[in-house]
Amino acid sequence: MTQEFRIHWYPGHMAKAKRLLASKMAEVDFVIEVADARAPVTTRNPDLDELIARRPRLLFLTKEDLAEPEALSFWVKEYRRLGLEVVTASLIDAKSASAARALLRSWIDALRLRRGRRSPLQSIPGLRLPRVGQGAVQRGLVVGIPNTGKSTLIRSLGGRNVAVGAKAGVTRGLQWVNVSRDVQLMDSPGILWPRLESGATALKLAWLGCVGDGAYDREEAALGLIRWLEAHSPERLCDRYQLRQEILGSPGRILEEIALQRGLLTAGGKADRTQAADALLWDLRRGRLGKLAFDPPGDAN
Ligand SMILES: Nc1nc2c(ncn2[C@@H]2O[C@H](COP(=O)(O)OP(=O)(O)OP(=O)(O)O)[C@@H](O)[C@H]2O)c(=O)[nH]1
Ligand SMILES: [Mg+2]
Repeated sequence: MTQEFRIHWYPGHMAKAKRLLASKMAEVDFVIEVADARAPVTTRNPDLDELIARRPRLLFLTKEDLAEPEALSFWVKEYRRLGLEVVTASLIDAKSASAARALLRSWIDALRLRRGRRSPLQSIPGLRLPRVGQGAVQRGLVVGIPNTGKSTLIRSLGGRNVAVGAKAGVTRGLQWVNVSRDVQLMDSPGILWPRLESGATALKLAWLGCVGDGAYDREEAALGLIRWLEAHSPERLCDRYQLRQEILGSPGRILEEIALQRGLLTAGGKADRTQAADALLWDLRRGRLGKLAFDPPGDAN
């Protein structure tokens, strides 16, 4: 993988959102951290731990439909072993989304009960404590890096007027959304960390559409993806683009072959590598390259 691959993207709205989120933490009862099931390690922001601190947290892994099941199941078990609550779902599949909704609902109900029971002060006659017990509104914060499906999740839970889109940076401000009579969720803009140091991490985030398009070299990202596919799943690359085995090992030629096959030509009639790069990246993001796992079991970095 290209270790030099760099992303320079920490827009002002992210820094601002992070400060605002920190100031909202005292108001929330729980946090739902959203990450991508294809990369359950890479798509978690390490900075969030400090922000979330000791609030009850549930890790929600979206895009299960695009994830390789064995690797995903490894990470779910691993996180549960570490004491984290984890739910996985495909939010574009009604059945899966509804099962996830039920799990979330029971997790929130369990929290409510715990909160209701928590304080011994409650047994003092006449003392009124805020927001405990049945019927109280539970407030949760939905956080994660861009394009992981935070807004889609809120929508699928019943939230309205929530903007969703297949690129990074759709949600810009913080917004409370009623998802049911007694649950409110705050949608938040995807937040990355200021410096994405490792080339491999930055590449995976680019592939999965978690960074703005203008923040990296798309051709470099596509060449990195071709190298990764050559190493992990060459048959899918060959099948999808009808490549001959002999071309494997020459990522630049593969990109040109994709361009020629799709009729993506420059004004001079040559293979347009930039357009081919976009086509490849979008094929990946839409699941046309099959179910993938970018964080191999056991590699927590
Ligand atoms: N295939 C698939 N696509 C999903 C799933 N969940 C969300 N998406 C898609 O992922 C894209 C991003 O969804 P959003 O909900 O806008 O993501 P976000 O985390 O709110 O993104 P920002 O607001 O940019 O931080 C959209 O195109 C969704 O349709 C899923 O489970 N499966
Ligand atoms: Mg959003």
